[in-house]
Parts: sequence; structure tokens; C-alpha cells
Amino acid sequence: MATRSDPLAAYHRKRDFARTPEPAGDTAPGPDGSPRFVVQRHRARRLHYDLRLEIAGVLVSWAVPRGPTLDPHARRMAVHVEDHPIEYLNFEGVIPAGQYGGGDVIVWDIGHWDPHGTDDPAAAVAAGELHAELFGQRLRGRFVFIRRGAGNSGREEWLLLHKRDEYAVQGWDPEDHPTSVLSGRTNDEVRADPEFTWRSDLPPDRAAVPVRAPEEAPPGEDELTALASLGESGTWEVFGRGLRLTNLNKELFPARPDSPAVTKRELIRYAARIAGTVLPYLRGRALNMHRYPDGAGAKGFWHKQLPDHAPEWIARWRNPDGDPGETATYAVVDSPATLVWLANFGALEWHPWTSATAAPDRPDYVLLDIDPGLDTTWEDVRLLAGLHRDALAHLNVLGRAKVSGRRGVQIWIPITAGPSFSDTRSWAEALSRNIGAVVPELVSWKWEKRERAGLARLDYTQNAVNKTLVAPYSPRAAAGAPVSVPIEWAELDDPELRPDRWTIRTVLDRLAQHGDPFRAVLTTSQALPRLSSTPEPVRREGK
Ligand SMILES: [Mn+2]
Repeated sequence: MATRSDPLAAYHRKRDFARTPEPAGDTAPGPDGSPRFVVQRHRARRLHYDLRLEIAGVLVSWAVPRGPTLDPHARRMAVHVEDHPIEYLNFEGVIPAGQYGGGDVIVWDIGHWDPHGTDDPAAAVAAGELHAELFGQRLRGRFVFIRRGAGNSGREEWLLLHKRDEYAVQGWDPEDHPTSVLSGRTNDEVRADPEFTWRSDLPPDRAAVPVRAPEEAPPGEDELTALASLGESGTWEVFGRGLRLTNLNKELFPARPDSPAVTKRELIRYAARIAGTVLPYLRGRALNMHRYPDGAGAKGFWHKQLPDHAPEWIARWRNPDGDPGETATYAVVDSPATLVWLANFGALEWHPWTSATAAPDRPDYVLLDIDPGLDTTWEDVRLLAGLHRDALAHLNVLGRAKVSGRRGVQIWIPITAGPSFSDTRSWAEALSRNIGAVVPELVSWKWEKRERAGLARLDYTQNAVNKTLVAPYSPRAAAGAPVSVPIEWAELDDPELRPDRWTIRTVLDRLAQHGDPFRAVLTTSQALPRLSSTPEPVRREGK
């Protein structure tokens, strides 16, 4: 039966309305406790709208390919689909690829409804005709659902129409209103930065899984003030830990023309504030640290071994396949405090493995690195990145791009773990060779930089165990503390885009305004399609 508690209580609990300017949803049942309805705009294999009515404790559902409308002349085809649990009512987020209905979902309308001409709507549905009055934010007035028979799919096809009443609007098109009534966001925006995924393999009351863990909330003003007030060294109480910090006023990043030198204190502050965003990309993976204890102006080195003096609460992973003399124990960043500790340790750059510690030989990302040569211009890099964008779109493969923070662009492609590194490397090489063949004047396949005659390299060789690219939102060891920042593919066309455009001083503002375009890699699982051909026989150069 209809639940009478505040239907958005769960939604309110799970969301931080202070963070996003959004209406808090108006779905309170009518004064008589009338049942609720929702319309979700769902981009799965095809775009459709799911219209769901609360009847007898479930959401009785129709998929409406062209969407419901207020237009009284329109007859919309509506496929009667399986009932959904009531908990799905407020769901907005991403359904992982590979699961039923994989794609992105926004709450396009929500409200309450009353059956018309019957007090037994379940019987009316069974009989093939239901009249309903909807009280939504977009859909208002009388709607009629009429069963027409079995469709091609074997599922019932119904007609959905709007009566000629005071709410009827001729020519009204749902696609003119492409945003969520809960968050104001479009499907694209939700896909880029989902707050929830729907795990249909879990019980309904736990199926909406938050993408971010609550303990990753950024430090508050008091904590940031405490960090600012520490002397050269001291203990910072943050994330439930007392972190011993040293050399806080040391300049770690030299100045650049638009920005003065950056101290270790500022790096630590950034690590604490970015942790909630970057952690999902680091968690469950070994981390290779690029350390610059004397700052980015001096020579850095790879540091993989977690030192003995590291606090015991830092998660770690012992590599079962490590050779004698090779790194045995790696840090695993599974808490914000760990990232702060790493920053204090002089780890200026954070490089996670592309495989999880649970299956170190099975990558779950493919990496593509557009590595500029001495003569490669930013316009060349932009063009090469655009070719990658087009190739991935053509292959229907989701990939996300980020500027490197130095001169290049890097692309991460999430995959379902399974293929070996040799498989992912071959795939990346085949793709790169296809792309390189389009612009042979820009690309060299020589291993050694000096043999490349100043040309760019499309580097597929990072697809190997223990090889890495820098994490999204990691600082880079360069003047001004630039950051490797995810971009929307469309931003490649933005004339203001630069590979080192954002620094640890500016990237948080960008995140607050635009969200994180990389999020989709966390919720996508996909298999690599077979690539039809490689343009040339593949001969490995160098090692
Ligand atoms: Mn659907």
C-alpha cells in the first residue's frame, strides 16, 4: 500500500542540498495521502521516458519512447514494462552498463496522482484502461492509458493520451524541458557527475548506492584555519586523525608568471580539499608516488615502497609478484587522511595503477597518452585529441579526457576487468595506429624522443602492469602547481583551453561550477570492441 511518510525523505537524507542549488522536490502525497508518480528520462540503448504510477505498493510502469505530453492531439505509444520498487521513485543517477537499463536517469517529473472512475487502479490496469489525474510539476491534468495489444517485443503496447482539459497545451513537447525537476541537471550532467548508481542486484532499500562516501566531506573552515595557524611544523587534526606535518612553509612549486610560488602548506590544504573528488580514482589500487622532497624545481624520483615509518592506519598492499629488490609494499589511498599524509611526504604527483589490487594482472582501464614532441603545438595536441574523441564515439566506447597539467592530453577508458595487459595494450596500439595514420605528419612511432624528429607520440605502452599515468586532479611537479584536469570532450573546442590551464589554486572553483567530467569512468563497465584492422603490420620498437 502507499507509503505515507515523506516520499523524498531518503532523497533528502542522501543529498546535500546546500551543495547544489536545486529544489528539494515536491512529492508530498496529496492531503488525502494519494499515491505518487514519477517520470524518469532514461537514456539506455534508446532515449525514453518511464512513467511510473504508485499502485498497491509498487511502481506500475510504462516506457514512453517519445515521452508523455500535455498535447491533447498526441497519441503516445507506451510499452507496459515490469513493476519497479517504490524505492526507485526518487532515483536519479547512473545504472551501470551491462546491467538491465544501463544508462543515465533523471527525475523528469514527480508528484502525486488520483485514479479516475475507479477505486481499484490495479484492476483497471489489468482490464486495460486506466484514467489518471496527475499532479506533477510538468504533467498536470487527466491522462488515459489504453491497452492496444501485444507489441513486437511480446510486451503490451498501450496508448497514452492527455484529455482536452484546462492543462492541455497543443504542441507541448517534453524534449523542450530536458532537466531534472529535483536537481535541475540534464542527463549529460548527471552522467558526468552522478551522485548515485542503481544496483539492481541489491535489495531495493540499498540499491541506490552513493558514489561518494560521506566521510570524504572536505575539511571545514575551522580545520582549514587550524592548518593556516600551524607554524613550520605541527599536528593537524583533520579527518578524525592527528597528522604530523613538517616544513609547511617550504616552497614546493616555483612561481610562474601568473602565480607566485606554492608552499607545502598549500599543497596539503589542496590534498585535503580535493580528497573526496580524487579518492574514487585511487581507492583499491596500488599507488606509485612521484616524490619531490626538495620541490618541483629539483629532481624528483619514483617512490613506490611505503616507508616503514608510515602510520599503521595507512592501507597497504603487498605485491605477491614483486621480484626480490623490487617494491614489496605499496600505499593504497583509501581515506582522505592518507592523501594528506602523502602530500606531507613530498608526493607531488599521484599515479594509481590501472588494475585493482584484487586482480593486479587484470586492468580495468585502458590509457591513451597523447605525448607531444618538441615541435608539437597545442593545436596539434587538440587535433589529435579530437581524433580520439571521434574514434571512440564511432566505436561507441566511453572514454574521458583530461589535460595532463604539462603539455599533453590523456584519455582513460574504463573496462570490465578480464582482458590481460597484453590485450589492452594491443587494443590501444591498434587504435593509436589507426588514428596516427590519419595524421602521419604529426606522429612518430619511434621509442626514443630524440629519434622522433619533434613529433608527438601516441603512447599505448603505459598499458602494462605497474605502469601508470597521473591521476585526475593530481598536481604536477611544475612551476605554479598545475593540475591534471578532466575536461568534457566539447571543451577541446574551447579556445581558452590549455594543458596547464588550472592549478591547485583554481581547480576547486572549476569543480564547484562544472562538476567532475571524469565521474562516468567510475560507473561504466564496458568491453572493448574488436578493432577491424590495423593499418600497418605492428612492429614493436625499443625495449
Ligand atoms: Mn527505462
